[in-house]
Amino acid sequence: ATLVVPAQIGYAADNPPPTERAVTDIVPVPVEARPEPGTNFKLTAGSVIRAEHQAKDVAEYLGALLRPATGFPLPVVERFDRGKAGITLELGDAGKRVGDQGYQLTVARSGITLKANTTDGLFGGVQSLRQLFPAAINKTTVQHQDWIVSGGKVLDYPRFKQRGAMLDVARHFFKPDQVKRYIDQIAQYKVNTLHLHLTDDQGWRIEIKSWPRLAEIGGLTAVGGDPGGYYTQEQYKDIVNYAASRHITVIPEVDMPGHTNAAQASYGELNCDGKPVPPRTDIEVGYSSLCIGNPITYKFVEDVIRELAAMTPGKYIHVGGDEAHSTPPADYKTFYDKVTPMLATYDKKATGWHNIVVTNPPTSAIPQYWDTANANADVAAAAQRGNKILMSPANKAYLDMQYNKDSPLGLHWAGYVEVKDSYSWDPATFLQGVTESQLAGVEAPLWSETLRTSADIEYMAFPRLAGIAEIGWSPAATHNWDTYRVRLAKQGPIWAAQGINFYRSPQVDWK
Ligand code: TNX
Repeated sequence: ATLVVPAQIGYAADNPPPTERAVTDIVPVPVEARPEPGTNFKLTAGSVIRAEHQAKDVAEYLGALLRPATGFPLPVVERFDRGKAGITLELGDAGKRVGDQGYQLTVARSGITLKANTTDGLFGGVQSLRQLFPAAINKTTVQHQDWIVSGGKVLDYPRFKQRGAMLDVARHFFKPDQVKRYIDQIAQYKVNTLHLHLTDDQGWRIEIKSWPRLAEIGGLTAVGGDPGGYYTQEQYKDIVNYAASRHITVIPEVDMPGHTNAAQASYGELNCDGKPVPPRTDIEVGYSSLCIGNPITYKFVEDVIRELAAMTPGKYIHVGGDEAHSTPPADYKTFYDKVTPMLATYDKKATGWHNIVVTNPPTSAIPQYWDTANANADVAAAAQRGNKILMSPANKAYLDMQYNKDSPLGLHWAGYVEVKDSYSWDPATFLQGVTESQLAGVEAPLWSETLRTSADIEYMAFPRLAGIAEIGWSPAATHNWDTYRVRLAKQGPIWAAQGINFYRSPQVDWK
């Protein structure tokens, strides 16, 4: 008899083609990742994405990521539609360990299974999964190549609940599409909050209907005389919804009682002498203050908080509080004693720069540590009282610090922050007397005094944002620069395919 050898489809199981990345290369590095040689999955024109009803949005998001470069239809079908090979999203029984943000991912020859207890978990798992494809998956036109996904198993969940990024849209204005672009970029690294610094001395960027001149006049200016701008409430809500579709909660900041020149230039009544101040477009800090003794100040603040709260599905509003050098300490306390309780009135909680701890805010408030010192008695005392601290030490987490003295963008008041510097710290030991369980998480702020374009944002955020995101997500025990820099290098082709203008630090051997 003749032995019929079936035609080889794909590749032999004992000789899988090499893939660009393995499950152990994912950034942020997973809690557990086990590559399984020989179990790579090949996505084909016939592949489907299976999902039950509640997982459909994540499934469609995944489909939209994979369709442009593959050119495959990748229809989203019912979870129990067993006909074709593909990617299955399962919601509900991923096990206790992964909690409400984690996931389990299995890539086998026969198909890919992603399980999570929540859609947040599925979304995070999708971010891991997309890194297992060739980098060309990120291109926006059809690429003619094989789409092999690295085989193996991942079990993953975050170290900290909150992993954030901040964008300063006040010093320079960024249009809604630019903010959305950044949202898509940060979502890849499982960042789940976007803090928008909406107001500062140089510009007011959010329409407040009860005080229209804030946006109309305060929105006109920007650092260096560059064009200003503001978000209408419709545009702002659209940004918030877009972020939500990327499982990111927006935290709006109105900086006060300092950093308020744009507001004080828009309304004379916000100044103690009743006269509007001239607009400012320089980058000095600490010269402006709301008029603490004037009742209209609190009418203004409450109107702003009320309108913002109505556009904020998240629990937190950021009430600023930094560098109030022109507000005497007693006035600073008087101010927050009146303002912090307003948040509860509108069913929100306060977050603010760590300076607010001296006002003894309720324990629901989250102070954001931005200084470079490794000790701060007032912040440690707040942590003792029960306030959870958000860590953004400027010499580690500030994405606007220059990488080195030749960096074309950025400032250096907190030092030069190379990729290794920004990765080399532990939020749980950075600040004396503030330990792991007292932290809300980490945030990477990006101030925009020197930034004008999306390319500028990207140059400062990448690669450092990926490192801060990993510090926030991955177990402390995985922290290791030598292994991180190798994984980071493999993100380079992904960013290149996405058109991200990243800084090719000489500390990393980019692929
Ligand atoms: C300090 S740190 C500021 C901002 C600047 C930033 C520039 C902090 C809470 N405030 O006003 O934009 O430095 O790096």
